[in-house]
Amino acid sequence: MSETNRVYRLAKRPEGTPTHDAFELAEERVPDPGPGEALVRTLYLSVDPYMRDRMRAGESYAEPWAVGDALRGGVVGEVVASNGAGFESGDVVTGELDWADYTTAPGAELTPVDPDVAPLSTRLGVLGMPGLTAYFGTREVAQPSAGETFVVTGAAGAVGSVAGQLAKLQGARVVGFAGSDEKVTFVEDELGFDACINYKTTDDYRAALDEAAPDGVDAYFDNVGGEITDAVFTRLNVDASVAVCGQISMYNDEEIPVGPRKLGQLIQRRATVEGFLVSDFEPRFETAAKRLGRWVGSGDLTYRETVTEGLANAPDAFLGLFEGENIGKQLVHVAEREQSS
Ligand code: NAP
Ligand code: FER
Repeated sequence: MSETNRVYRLAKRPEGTPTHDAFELAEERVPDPGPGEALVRTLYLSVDPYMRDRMRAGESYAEPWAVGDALRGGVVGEVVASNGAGFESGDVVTGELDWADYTTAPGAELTPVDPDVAPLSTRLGVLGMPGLTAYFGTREVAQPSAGETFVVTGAAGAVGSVAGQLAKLQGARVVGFAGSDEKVTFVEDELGFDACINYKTTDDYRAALDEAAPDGVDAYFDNVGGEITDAVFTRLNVDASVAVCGQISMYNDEEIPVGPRKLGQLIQRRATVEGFLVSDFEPRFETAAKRLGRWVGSGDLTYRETVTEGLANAPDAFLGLFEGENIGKQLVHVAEREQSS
């Protein structure tokens, strides 16, 4: 193929909040698929908070990227060539691929996508990794019961928006934290949460919780950490469960700030705090995705996507996650399907 392949590579390890000079858009030859590989053209690319972690050297649940590496992420794409990969040109697939126009990948690392079941973008959002994170984090880790109070941070985001709705389906009272009035309106009016607190315009989180969650907090789904979590810990009920999903408020910190220490609250409340990774639940992904799909189909589950146009704008889309620019799942639209299978 003579066309150019644009590939985003890590230009340097950012310190603190990343800036554009951490990303280099290289122009390269479109690669040829090796034996057992397919060449995939990117249609949608997911940008996710965990990518910040992969930009730093040091221990994490995922391998750090080396400077010069292609950035990688969830992609929905179209097979344009297959060298014995078990796919045909025109097939739609999903996998962990480069931030690029084209990536080669072994067939075994690609999952077929039926393009007629749901919009392709949903495979990276409500029906993909973030939706599954919300599903297992809510139902298996936080486990709110009917009548209990469930609190979720990052409530208007990809994971939080789904988590709160799933807790509502379980019969819980659901309270969110989000970073703008527009998000609060979305969460309360479109997602049906019982209350949502704008943490950027609220000084006293504990007083806000006393109003929004007057019976205390039985299950807490934490996407954010920091001062909001400090406040929620002081309002946990006896036997509360805390699902630690993410701590985005600290992902750009070079040193974790020493905040008020709230672990003593867990003693008197006999609370359980459990961190989890969505991949822990991989054997159950297919069943869970089908259930999420049914709820979307029936209207029980609403989703929103923020779609940035063009591969060149992928760094902006990623950096926007840390500024709260997205409502629902943040995606990058790279290309339209060319072939139909
Ligand atoms: P997201 O919520 O769609 O986007 C990130 C949101 O975080 C932003 O929109 C912003 O919303 C909020 N935020 C950014 N900086 C913040 C700060 N300093 N304080 C409070 N809120 C802040 O992202 P997502 O993909 O759904 O991920 C949500 C969390 O889940 C992340 O922490 C992520 O790492 C974690 N996660 C974990 C797993 C797992 O397996 N454990 C899987 C997926 C995701 P506001 O406008 O409300 O500030
Ligand atoms: C995240 C996205 C995904 C994250 C963790 C994961 C902690 C987990 C991935 C896995 O299970 O491998 O933002 O933040």
